[in-house]
Amino acid sequence: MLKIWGRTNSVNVQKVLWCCDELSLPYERIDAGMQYGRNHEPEYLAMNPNGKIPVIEDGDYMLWESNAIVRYLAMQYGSPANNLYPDDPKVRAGVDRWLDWSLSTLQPADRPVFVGMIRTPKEKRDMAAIQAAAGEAAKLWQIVEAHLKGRHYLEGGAFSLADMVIGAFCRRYIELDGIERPSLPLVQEWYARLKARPAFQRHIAPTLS
Ligand SMILES: N[C@@H](CCC(=O)N[C@@H](CS)C(=O)NCC(=O)O)C(=O)O
Repeated sequence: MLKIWGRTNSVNVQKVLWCCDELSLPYERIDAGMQYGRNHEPEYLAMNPNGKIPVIEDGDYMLWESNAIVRYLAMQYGSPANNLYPDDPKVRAGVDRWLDWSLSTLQPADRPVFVGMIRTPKEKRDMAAIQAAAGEAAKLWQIVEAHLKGRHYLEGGAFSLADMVIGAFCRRYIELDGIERPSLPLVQEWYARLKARPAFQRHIAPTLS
């Protein structure tokens, strides 16, 4: 059975769990990272020399980097019924651009807001710095807002890996109490579509920690 290493409150692990659920793929998950440790032990570093989560083991095949993992799972276990990573080169490249953008652009902007509001005790929060970071994140969500005009999903007219990966980050921004956000009606409508999915409710909706 597929093995997934990583704690469930990591956005990068959550994407992988969401993907498995969409594919109806059974898996065994082992806690690793932060309070669970393990990710700096030699056996773990042999699987991922970066010492980061998630890692998957599929038989004797091992893979790290969450976006590479969800692409692999969709290619290896996907079907025309779920079509998370469409074959058409233009649609696939469109999906890839959101996955790349999430790593290069969205995650670095999201991180100070998430860490500031969720992983920093209230009395130690620098609210001015957090709100400034939220302002930078807002500029990125306005890009998503503009892209969603006339679209129900990010690419190809149907739910794909792009919605999953960007949606996992959206949960951490759009539902965060205590920060100012611009009005993002199309993002909110798209997010409501994602929220209706049982796999979202299982893996992405739980309380942030
Ligand atoms: N680009 C990597 C990032 C991996 C990463 O930074 N994972 C974080 C959790 S989101 C981690 O391992 N943190 C250390 C820890 O949990 O101990 C990916 O997408 O898989």
